[in-house]
Amino acid sequence: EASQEEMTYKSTAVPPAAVTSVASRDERRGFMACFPDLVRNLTEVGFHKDLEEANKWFAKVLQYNVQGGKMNRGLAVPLTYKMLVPADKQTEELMHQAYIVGWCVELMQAFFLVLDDIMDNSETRRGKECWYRKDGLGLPAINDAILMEAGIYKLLKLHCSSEPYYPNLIDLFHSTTMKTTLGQSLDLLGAQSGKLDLQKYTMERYSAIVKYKTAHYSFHLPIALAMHMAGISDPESHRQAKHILLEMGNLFQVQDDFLDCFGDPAVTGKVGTDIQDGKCSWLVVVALQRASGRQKQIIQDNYGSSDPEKVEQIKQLYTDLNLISVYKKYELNNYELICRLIEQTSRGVPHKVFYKMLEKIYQRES
Ligand code: DMA
Ligand code: MG
Ligand code: MG
Ligand code: MG
Repeated sequence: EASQEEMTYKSTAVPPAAVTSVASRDERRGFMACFPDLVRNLTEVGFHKDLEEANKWFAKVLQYNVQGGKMNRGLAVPLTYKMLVPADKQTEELMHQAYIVGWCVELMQAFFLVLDDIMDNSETRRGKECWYRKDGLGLPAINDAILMEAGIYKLLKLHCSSEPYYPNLIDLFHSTTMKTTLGQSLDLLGAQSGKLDLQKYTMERYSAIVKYKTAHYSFHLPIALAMHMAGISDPESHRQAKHILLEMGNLFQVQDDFLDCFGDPAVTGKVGTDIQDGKCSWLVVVALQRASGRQKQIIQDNYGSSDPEKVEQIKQLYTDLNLISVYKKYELNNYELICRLIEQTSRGVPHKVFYKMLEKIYQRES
């Protein structure tokens, strides 16, 4: 029998973080202050006056989908940029560019999330109804996602096209979109309805899914963008940074999978769907590693169904297998592993860049 402590997840340990401050109020304020500019840039009436209706709609799409997140990915661009360039190079104009590029990362996130919520049949996001569900919108939300993606390149062109790093930024956004979308394919292919195949839920497959669908765009992209903007282009610095950031991205998605089942929707802003969707979640992979023959049968009979009783059986099994404490141990071990990786880097990027990212996610509940 699981104890009450096991039933509800709550972190108690204090993180042995190397740095303590996250994005300061000022940094957030500067970043937020750019948002109206960006909406204006993207929704100014174009050459045809009939576009006005579409532009008004786009403004609404941006308000609803790009605002309201934690903004960790977007803020990471100006924060990292600031840490990489000397103070005398942090002019208002250059900082504004870093903010815009940060918002481009948030646009990319919004574009992926609108589509992800359709594909995952999710209900809520950031504490609100998912965009495709709002006022019964449905599949036209796909077009809104495409608009947001196109917005990235319009902003980059408008604000950065005369900079030497412009081609590098475009290339990074394109290649990251490719990687993320391939990751989403792998995520969806492992979870086709009516085709539950427990053989597919291996840690190897899991690692590939999360590296591609999450780690690249959430962790590697913002830092690599800031590095290019700061003029850091040597391959070894990029290689070392990527190695650490992809490891952080893996931890982040393990946390996301844990919170999908054990998180508080009032805190995460979303109701979990992984069990119903039959997803290759960290929880089901670890459960299968630890399950007896009888318990494997419970998974076979109940996983990937929206029947609430079946979902409950899976949650009960996770609890019986002590997955909450397995998770907490995994989180701590990975945190320590990432700290060691950071300490081993020698090139390009100061350690505090990585610690800032890490400290934002360690023991997160949202
Ligand atoms: C999200 O994976 C990946 C992308 C590219 C949006 P997920 O479906 O687990 O995310 P969430 O739990 O936020 O729906
Ligand atoms: Mg999802
Ligand atoms: Mg998904
Ligand atoms: Mg999830």
